[in-house]
Amino acid sequence: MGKNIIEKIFEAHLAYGDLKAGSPVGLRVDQVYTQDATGTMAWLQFEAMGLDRVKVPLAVSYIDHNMVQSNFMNPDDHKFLQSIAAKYGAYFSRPGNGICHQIHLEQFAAPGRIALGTDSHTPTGGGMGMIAIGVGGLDAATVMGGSPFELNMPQVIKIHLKGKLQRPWVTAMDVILEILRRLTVKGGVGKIMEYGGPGAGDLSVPERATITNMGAELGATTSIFPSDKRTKFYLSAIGREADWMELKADKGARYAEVIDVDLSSIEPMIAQPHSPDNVVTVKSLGNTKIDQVCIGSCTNSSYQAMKAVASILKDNTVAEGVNLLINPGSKQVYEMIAKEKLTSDMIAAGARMLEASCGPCIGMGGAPGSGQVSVRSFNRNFKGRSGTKDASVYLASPVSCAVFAVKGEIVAPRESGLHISSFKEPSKYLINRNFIIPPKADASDINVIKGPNIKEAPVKEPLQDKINAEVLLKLGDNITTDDIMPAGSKILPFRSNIPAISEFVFENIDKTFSNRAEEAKSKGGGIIVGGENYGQGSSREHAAIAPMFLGIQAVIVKSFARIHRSNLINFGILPLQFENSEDYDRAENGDQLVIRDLNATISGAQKYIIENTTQGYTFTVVSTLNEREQEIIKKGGLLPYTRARSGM
Ligand code: MIC
Ligand code: SF4
Repeated sequence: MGKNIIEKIFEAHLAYGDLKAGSPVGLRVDQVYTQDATGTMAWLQFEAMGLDRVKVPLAVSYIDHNMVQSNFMNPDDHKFLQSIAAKYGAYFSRPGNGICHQIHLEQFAAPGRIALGTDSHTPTGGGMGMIAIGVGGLDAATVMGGSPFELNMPQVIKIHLKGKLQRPWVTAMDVILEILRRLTVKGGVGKIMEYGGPGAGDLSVPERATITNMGAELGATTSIFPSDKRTKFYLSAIGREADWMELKADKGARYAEVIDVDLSSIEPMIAQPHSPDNVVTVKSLGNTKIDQVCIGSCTNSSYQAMKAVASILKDNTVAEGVNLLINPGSKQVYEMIAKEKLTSDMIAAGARMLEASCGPCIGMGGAPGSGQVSVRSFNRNFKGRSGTKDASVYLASPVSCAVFAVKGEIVAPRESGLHISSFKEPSKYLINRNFIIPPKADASDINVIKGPNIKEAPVKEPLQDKINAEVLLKLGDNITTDDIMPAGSKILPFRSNIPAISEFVFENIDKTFSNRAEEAKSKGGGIIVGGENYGQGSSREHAAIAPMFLGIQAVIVKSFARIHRSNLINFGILPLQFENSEDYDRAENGDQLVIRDLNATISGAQKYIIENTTQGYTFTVVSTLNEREQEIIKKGGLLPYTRARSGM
């Protein structure tokens, strides 16, 4: 029987399990990378395992999120991450080197390998024909400690591409926006998107990476392209041809579903506030006045993207009343566009050039003004994520963004009257690895340096047999981890300090939450109730650790997003699902819920009878924990579970 690409890579890395959709599989991982905002916790947890060196072939610690340095906290984290990478055998990418996913694609991603990253946009590497999966920090730490990575085998969906993009006005960003329009932010949950078909050959690796990157917004476990001659061309252009191998699906390979996408018929697309799947054609939206444009992020900050933007800006001026901010994705990209004097075209047009980092994408500067309209080439436009609650944020391709910046409004790019040069993929990129520090062979004299804001990760006590806790917050569908644990320049610096960051849990939804949770803690703790796709978005485990620190015992929802569900389990919070959605409707804030016989139920049928003692009725919820997850919950989380197993 023919195999698809996922089966081929998974089989070559299988530690245990079989590749039946839904059943647990353990995979041996080739590469693990962290970024600073999730990395400090991941590395503290790795340190707590007491090993002397990482046990994966390649580990990299990147600095890209916490770059504002408004006080000692960010630079202390950078120092900590540099020293701990040196101590335990990881590469270290210095601040200024750029966004982890862009650099990883340039420097380390390779076809046929498996990489984990402590960031939800790790699937960027799928553009290179690699399985690249976003995970929480503790999952990454355990894998760096030598364990296989376990996940429930996703369904494999084929996205069959045909035709060619109508370049240069239509880009890879428009493809993924169109797919989001069709499938929505829940459409990929429990699935891997495998791209193929004759249209795949029309796309370069950086274009493919834009599509797999933003596949995260579908909720997909990851997305991947074949490795073919376009892959070989890119690898050779970045001086890594030796990393190439061919990778394609066999004839007769099977898929759970096949989705056809005709590249030729794709138009410039735009996501409207406040969700990446709220997509329409730019044309249909036309002539909306804007105040800000931001170009960059791990989705659209490649050399190709920057070159297209510069060609539109050349000899033009950013419209009056518009601010244009540009973050090139990596030092390599920045250096190349500077050498070619493209940055001077950007600056001459009035662009505000920012450093190679996440920047405004995560609210680290560049917030729009109150009630303003911002269009961004980024991947997420959740309410408040930009740092301004009442801003209207749209998402569009870098080409469309540059057009809007000059025109001062959203206009159909092709009808804007502006010029854009066509792009030829370079056969040679500038290669300069001077900002990547390789692991040290002898780490015996290296001390890990911890600033005063860096605090050990708290650990939960083992599961009690009974939960008697209050519903502290009832929420709707598609709650994001930005809703649960906001980011931005005020809160991100506390990522290494759980007690401090816990004060901001649900800050944008309910300012009183953390106080109420603290109060409930001594009386049995709290429960959160949510709708579909709870915890979509980022991989930040702070959206689980901080609620755990505040005494949250269980989260009861209609359905979970993958990474957040794993993070809840990793920190000992019970992830439960309503059996009947009417019971979601009945639940109210302040209800006291009692769940008994937890230990037996978890290892048994996983159907829990809950008594709502406030309203006086009972209802049933379920969990879908596999055996390992059951044990993790019973021990109080992945760290105590790992310690118990290794006899530490
Ligand atoms: C994001 O885009 O939301 C982030 C910031 O990159 C997160 C990681 C984090 O919260 O640190 C992600 O996507 O996983
Ligand atoms: Fe950084 Fe934004 Fe990409 Fe997250 S989505 S890694 S914040 S650029």
